Amino acid sequence: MRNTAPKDAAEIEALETREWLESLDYVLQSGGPARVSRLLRELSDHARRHGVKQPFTANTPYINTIPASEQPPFPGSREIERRIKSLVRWNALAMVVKANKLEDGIGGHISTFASAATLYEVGFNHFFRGNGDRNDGDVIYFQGHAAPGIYARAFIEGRMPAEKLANFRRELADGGGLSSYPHPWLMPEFWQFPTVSMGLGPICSIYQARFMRYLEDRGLKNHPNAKVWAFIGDGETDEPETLGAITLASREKLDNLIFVINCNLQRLDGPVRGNGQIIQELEALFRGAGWNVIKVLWGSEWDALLEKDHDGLLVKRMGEVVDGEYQKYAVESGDYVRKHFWGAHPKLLEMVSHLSDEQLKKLTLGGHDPIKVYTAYKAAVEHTGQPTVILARTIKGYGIGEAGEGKNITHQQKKLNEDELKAFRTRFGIPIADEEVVKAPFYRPSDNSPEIQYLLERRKQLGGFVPERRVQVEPIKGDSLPELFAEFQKGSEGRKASTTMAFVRMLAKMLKDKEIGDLVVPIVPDEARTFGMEALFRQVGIYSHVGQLYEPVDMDVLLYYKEAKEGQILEEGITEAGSMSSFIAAGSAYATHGINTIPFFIYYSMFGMQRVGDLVWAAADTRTRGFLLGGTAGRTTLAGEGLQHQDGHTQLFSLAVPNLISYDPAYAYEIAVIIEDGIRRMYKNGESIFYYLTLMNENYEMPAMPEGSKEGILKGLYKLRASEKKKARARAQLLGSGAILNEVVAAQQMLEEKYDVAADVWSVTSYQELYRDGHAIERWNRLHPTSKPRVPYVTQCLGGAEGVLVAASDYVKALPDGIDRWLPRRLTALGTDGFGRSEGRSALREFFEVNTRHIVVATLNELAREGAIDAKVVEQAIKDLGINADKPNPAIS
Ligand SMILES: Cc1ncc(C[n+]2csc(CCOP(=O)(O)OP(=O)(O)O)c2C)c(N)n1
Ligand SMILES: [Mg+2]
Repeated sequence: MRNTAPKDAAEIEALETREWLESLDYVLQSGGPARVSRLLRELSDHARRHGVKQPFTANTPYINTIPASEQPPFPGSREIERRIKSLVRWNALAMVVKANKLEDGIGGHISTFASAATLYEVGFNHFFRGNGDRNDGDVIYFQGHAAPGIYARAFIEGRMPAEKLANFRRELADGGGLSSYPHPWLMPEFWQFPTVSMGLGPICSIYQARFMRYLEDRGLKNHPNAKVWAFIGDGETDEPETLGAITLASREKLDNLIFVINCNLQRLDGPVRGNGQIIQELEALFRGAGWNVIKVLWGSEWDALLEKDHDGLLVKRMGEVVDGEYQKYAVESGDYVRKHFWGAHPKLLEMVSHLSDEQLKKLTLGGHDPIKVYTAYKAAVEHTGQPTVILARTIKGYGIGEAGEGKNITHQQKKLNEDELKAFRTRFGIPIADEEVVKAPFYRPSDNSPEIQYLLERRKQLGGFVPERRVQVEPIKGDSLPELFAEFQKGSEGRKASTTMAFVRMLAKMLKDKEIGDLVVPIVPDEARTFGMEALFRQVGIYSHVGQLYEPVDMDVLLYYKEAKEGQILEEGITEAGSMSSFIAAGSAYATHGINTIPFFIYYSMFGMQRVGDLVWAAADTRTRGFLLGGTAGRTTLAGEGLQHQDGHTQLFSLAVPNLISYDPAYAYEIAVIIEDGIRRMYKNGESIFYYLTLMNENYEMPAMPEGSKEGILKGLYKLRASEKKKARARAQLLGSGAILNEVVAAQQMLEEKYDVAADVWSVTSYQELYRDGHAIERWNRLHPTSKPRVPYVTQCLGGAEGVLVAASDYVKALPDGIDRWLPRRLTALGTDGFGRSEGRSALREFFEVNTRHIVVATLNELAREGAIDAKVVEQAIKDLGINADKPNPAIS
């Protein structure tokens, strides 16, 4: 009972608060934290029902998520691990400094790895599982700019010779060198994933983790303990790809996925969020998306200080300082930090009065403290039901001191002067003499030193070295392939079909094949109906880890929307970037998981090379195998859809990807020949190539395959129809591709019937292959001047052909122009340069001047130029055919 009445409202409120807190303490003691959490939720719901508005916050305080009291014991020798880390640090730095001494401007990065060394070393010593002999280790996406540190680690491990390190960024040097960044194309036994184009590593890692689930659910491969780790820069999180797919990871409960975001608060030019807090921003985003978030902000020295923080003043101060200011503390003196950080409140100053300026300056951040990092990794690895993101605070350029630690220039720092090198050497205790330091020599202790013994033992325990790319896969036999594709050589016998329909039929057959059926991975970004693929929904099912928790609305129809745990189709929804990431995961599974999955990614062609071109480049670098199928392609073949949909140039973009083989086929048998050969080359012979085919939706009769055309189809060119006209006033060779091939065939007829010109028709399946072959032969001839010159394939076909040369395709003219130099006469190219229009096919082909009429006029014009006919004949034809000679140029109108 109270003796005195409360004096005012404030006192009543304080009393009330105290009573509530005491009650809560009681519940905590008697019922534990889970009970308190439930109670608070109920209270909150209750208040909300009575109209109490509560501010939403997705953030927790600016402190470590896991308190010191919950830290597990550190299982290793901290001292030896510290020394190993110092050795790695030194060699990573020496590598970059040396390279730039040798060749000014060769580049490289010091400060990224310097800030991330602890994040990697704790992983190497305690977590990253090697591949063993089952290819079932962890899958790790190393941050591209941290590459020097990963090479240095491999050097200390004794599996990377010093000569290679000395040739960092000098790959063409004698004995070979090291690539600047992770590139499986260049170092196929070391790197698994290209990550340096920022954002691609994170999105690929998410789809990789999901693909591993897919392999498990379909019974193709088990990865019981394997984790996918993605190391990411905090600046990198501004790339849309980095965060764009994080809800997939939580929705699919990918607890095999761990993001480690190195929050050094800096990117290349300056702070990531000078006026804010990138860590809090990311925490809110990931929590909101349903991830398990672990913040690792403060090192162990801070524990005692936080323990003294009874009033919460320190936590409050930590949470109010913006990143630009935090960055300043990293470069300023202890005195400055005392004044500006601790000086915010007398009680805070008091809290650190026992520490010298020096000690104050040295208070470590969480990402540099192995205990805190180990604690976070262990919690992440053990967490179930959600993916985990670790937000680790570090200092960019940690340890390089005056040379740039924490400074805005640090990202670009590549050179250290003698004093800076000495300081670094001393700080990390590397036994290199003063007079040697300036040369930045590599240093590795002897094999029987405690450091080497320790780290080798750790890697042995963890299943071998990482990274390591090892291809151990059973090649397919492919015996059933000829029979599988045989039906398409017969032609459609009067029935009309599109190349898309033909392909979908092939896919359905491949899915049923005994040998490859299970390996086929169809991937679609919400476009299956556009391509007439819905029958596959029912045939093989759409993959869903949880199966189908609802009765689909179209259950009563034959081709209902069937989701299933063992479903085979990856229906990704509207994300070409996500689909490409799945394509890469499935197409590189032969190296990552030892399994020959065969991805077919079918999408709207305009949203491929152009939209996700950088992922296509990454797929090439990854040595991904599989088929990209650009559906509803062709600038004039896709009717109605207009400027943003009509694709007349992705075939040009694909030309630039060196190991991508592109085709613009016209007929079902061409596609069948290409796919059959592709499967053989990639999955039987193990070639690191992949394919791009454009498919059209125009229906026409599919002819039977001409005898002996297989080689030509694959090489890019074959004679489709020779002229039967023996006597004519002139001759021509007409080249057609894709759906425009039919316009060319019609032009052949018109030229013969109306203009007495005999024309042969050639199908060009791939200008790119002709171009590459031509250049390869030309190069050989250039370098072997006295040998008998070799002849490009296109010259072998057309070198002796009579008459003028005219080509027409639904793509830009640059493609046919690219083979002009190996032909006996100039090639007139008709193509679809310009912006598309919403129109019907025939109007579009008139507009872009790729229809029969324009092919005829172009041919006559060439004949007139050669003097075979009079120019007046051409003028008359233009009139007769109703062509408006003064219409605007479609290339820019
Ligand atoms: C897509 C892309 N854009 C730009 C770059 C150039 N670049 C390389 S590193 C870097 C800054 C990286 O900052 P952050 O992600 O914070 O990594 P940190 O080095 O700080 O760990 C930039 C802009 C790139 N590699 N990729
Ligand atoms: Mg950064």
